[in-house]
Amino acid sequence: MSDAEVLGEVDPSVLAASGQVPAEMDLDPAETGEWLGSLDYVLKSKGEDRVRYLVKALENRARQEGVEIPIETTTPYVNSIPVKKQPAYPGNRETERRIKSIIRWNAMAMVVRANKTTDGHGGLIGGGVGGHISTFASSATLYEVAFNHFFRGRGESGYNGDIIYFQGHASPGMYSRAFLEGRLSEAKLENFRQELQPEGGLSSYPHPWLMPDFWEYPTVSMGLGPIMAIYQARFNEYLKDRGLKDTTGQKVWAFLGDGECDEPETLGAITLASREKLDNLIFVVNCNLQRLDGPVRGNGKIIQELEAIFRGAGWNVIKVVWGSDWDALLEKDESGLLAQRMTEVVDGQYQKYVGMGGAYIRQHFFGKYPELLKLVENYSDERLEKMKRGGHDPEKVYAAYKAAVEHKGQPTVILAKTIKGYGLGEAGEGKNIAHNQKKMNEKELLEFRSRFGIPISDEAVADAPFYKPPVTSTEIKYLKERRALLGGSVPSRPTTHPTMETPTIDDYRNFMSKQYDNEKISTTNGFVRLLKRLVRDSKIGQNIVPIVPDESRTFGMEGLFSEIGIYAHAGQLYEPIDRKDSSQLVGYYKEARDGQILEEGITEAGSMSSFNAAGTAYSAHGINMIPFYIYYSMFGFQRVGDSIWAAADMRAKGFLIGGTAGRTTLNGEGLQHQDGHSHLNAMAFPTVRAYDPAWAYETAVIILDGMRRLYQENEDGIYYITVHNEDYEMPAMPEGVEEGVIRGIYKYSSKEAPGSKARVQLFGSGAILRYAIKAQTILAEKYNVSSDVWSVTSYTQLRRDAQSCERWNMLHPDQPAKKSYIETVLDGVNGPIISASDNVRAVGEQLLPYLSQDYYVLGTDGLGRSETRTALRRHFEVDAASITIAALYRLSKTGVVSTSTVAQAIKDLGFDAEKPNPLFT
Ligand SMILES: Cc1ncc(C[n+]2csc(CCOP(=O)(O)OP(=O)(O)O)c2C)c(N)n1
Ligand SMILES: [Mg+2]
Repeated sequence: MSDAEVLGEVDPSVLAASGQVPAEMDLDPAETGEWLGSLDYVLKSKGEDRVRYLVKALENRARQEGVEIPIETTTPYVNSIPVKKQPAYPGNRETERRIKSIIRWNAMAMVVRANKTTDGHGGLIGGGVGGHISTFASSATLYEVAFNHFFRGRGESGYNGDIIYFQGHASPGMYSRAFLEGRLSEAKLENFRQELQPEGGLSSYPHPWLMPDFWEYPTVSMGLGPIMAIYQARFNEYLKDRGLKDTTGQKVWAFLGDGECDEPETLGAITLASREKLDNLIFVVNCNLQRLDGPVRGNGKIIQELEAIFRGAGWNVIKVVWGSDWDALLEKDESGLLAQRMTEVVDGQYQKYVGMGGAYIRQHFFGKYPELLKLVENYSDERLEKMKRGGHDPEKVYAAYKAAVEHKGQPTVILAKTIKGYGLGEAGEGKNIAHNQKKMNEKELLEFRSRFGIPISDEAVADAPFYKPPVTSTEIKYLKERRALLGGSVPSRPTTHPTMETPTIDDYRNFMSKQYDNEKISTTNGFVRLLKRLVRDSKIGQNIVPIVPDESRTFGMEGLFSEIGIYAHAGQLYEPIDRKDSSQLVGYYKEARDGQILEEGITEAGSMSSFNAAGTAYSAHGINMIPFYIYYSMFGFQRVGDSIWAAADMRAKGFLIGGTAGRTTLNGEGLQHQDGHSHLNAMAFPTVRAYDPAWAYETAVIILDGMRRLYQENEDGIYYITVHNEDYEMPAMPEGVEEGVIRGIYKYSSKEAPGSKARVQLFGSGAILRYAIKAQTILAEKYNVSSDVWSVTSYTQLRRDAQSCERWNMLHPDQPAKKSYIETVLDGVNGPIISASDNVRAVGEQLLPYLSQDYYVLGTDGLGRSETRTALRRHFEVDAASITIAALYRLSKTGVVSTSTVAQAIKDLGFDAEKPNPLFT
């Protein structure tokens, strides 16, 4: 390996792309000097604008003459804000340093204590429960400057604060600060990651579900924080543009890791932020150059890479690379050689410099060029070693934040260079193992204590005790004062929420019965008619937020475009092609500043982020917004399940409408569209109430009752409702079925075969309910079997209820047993029961343990395929013939029907008994 490779240099073309000109390429230094001198003169006499103009004019002339000038997306590897533009630091540096040191100590102690093993004699009882030290160690300054000078608390209204996405693994630092602010007790800190302790504990990461008065936004699944922040910032503008809340001044901050930028979600939506000119949005990327296993870009430079990406996407980019101790050197660096050296060294090499001592840095970093060695000839090795990175220098960080909050017309990203595990010394500073560092030995603790000047004795230090100065101390007074001035502590989440009156089922009874009479429509169409009515409802119309990822026309929603408008901050700058003249008021693609629909384009991840912003508006902004996110059910739980999980964590409320659902109902499309398993996925989400309605009135009842529960009764929950695109006649709602629709089952129809002893129960859901009804007729007319048909709107809700009952009965054996809803409904009803749906069998099979009757489930297990509905339903064995055969078969087991009748039916109904099992074909 050559020396150059060891030192991690990049070739001249890479340097050029970073806005650097390698020194050895200067063929005529005297001429260069003249040009630079002229530039200095113009800058001094005429100012920056004139320099910008001249440089651009030179570039244009060169291009006109055919000189190829590379388009640069990066700038040299130095701070974006030069010293002379740096504002004075407004705080007390010394007090802030003391506060930060104590916060560092307690954050570290929390994790170390949680991981010490018990001595069995009343000593430390940490449970080896993990935790992270190094992430916060690297970002303490980034947070503390913000806490002391920028983060706005909720203020008097309770809803005027900044919205902050804290980097998940930095949570110990946030707890540690809350401890000093007097918001968390020592007992809570002691129970970090042990939430079931009697005094309560602290959740590992930001989880509003677990700490509802503290955390607001879950971030630890990497990539979700950044994308949610973007859509949150846009949603704040939406609220303002629609006149629902003045969100001016509320910034959205997202703190993220440099490794996290590899997640597609992190960078995938950044152009939305620049397109929408979201200057209320600030990303702070903690560039400690490391992720979990090792360097983020050992052979390159993550800061330069991210600069190019964000700049290319139209963001304001502020690099915070070097601390103040480098200022004097850069000032003296007239030839630009130091900046060049900074640019040419790769990240893996920078990581190596950490903890290697000044002599190594002198030899390997400055030693490349004799001029640079000379530059530091008066610097001791010790001084060289201590020269900080920008992200650890409050003055540089303050300058960046101030520039970011004042910047207009663009979102800002701050790329701050730090050291992972900063201050941990031997225990992990800058080491590849830093991420998982959880323990420190006595020597390391002593060093940490001394380095940060924590008043804990040598004897006590081994236990890593928490330290809190008295409330009368300068530190505590200062930190509390700062927060009071900034509007209160963060993070904080309100625990009482606004309620609103929602329309009742009775209000919509007329609508439901009239709308669907004798008309063939799909449940999707039924839903869209309801939505159109709801957006006009005087109680809640304004609060509804329809969200679609480019599928409005698929669902027949385009009528809403011109009626309520598509939200666009810029309004509509063009004449829409489908608007014939200005007299046409309806039926065209209308974008408007106060538009209500969020038409997100093809991004389920983005749409879910909007759902989460709207769904938490009640706690973030004090307004009950009601999101209806309407999408292809196949691209929901399967594709963005993690975002839905985050929605549950953050207590988002709203309606997920899974359109084009059903493995056989979406005919033709094939296996990447035909969803038969989203209900299987949904059942794992505890706050998601999943329904597969068959009739338009069922959908309406579920939604109206859902709105009452969520916004009037203040329950936490998300509704998942699948709707289908098959047109059929929608009956008017029968009397007295509302409770059954909501709880999951009700009897729909009965058919008697006169004089017959044979009776069967048929459960049907969604589009397959009609096949149960068809089978009912066949069974009665051809095989002399009576039956009852039940519409099962939610197996998942029925199971949850039955499971809870069963659990209660088990734990209260001496008390009268409770009956589940399904048991109550089926009281005195004999089996067999045949269940059929357009979902995998496991959805129906949820009831198996809770039924005393014989229970047999049909479903659509297997990958989908292109075919007609009729062919698909036979293939997957959920058509009327399949249900009939299954019913006769189960009856034959009881002896009421003979096996020869089953065989005859298979023949009569043209069913190929030897056809392959759809599960595997
Ligand atoms: C989606 C997802 N994948 C993987 C992880 C596991 N994980 C936790 S932290 C981490 C490394 C983080 O590196 P970086 O983003 O650079 O943050 P740092 O700790 O260096 O500040 C990984 C891979 C996760 N939390 N989420
Ligand atoms: Mg990192």
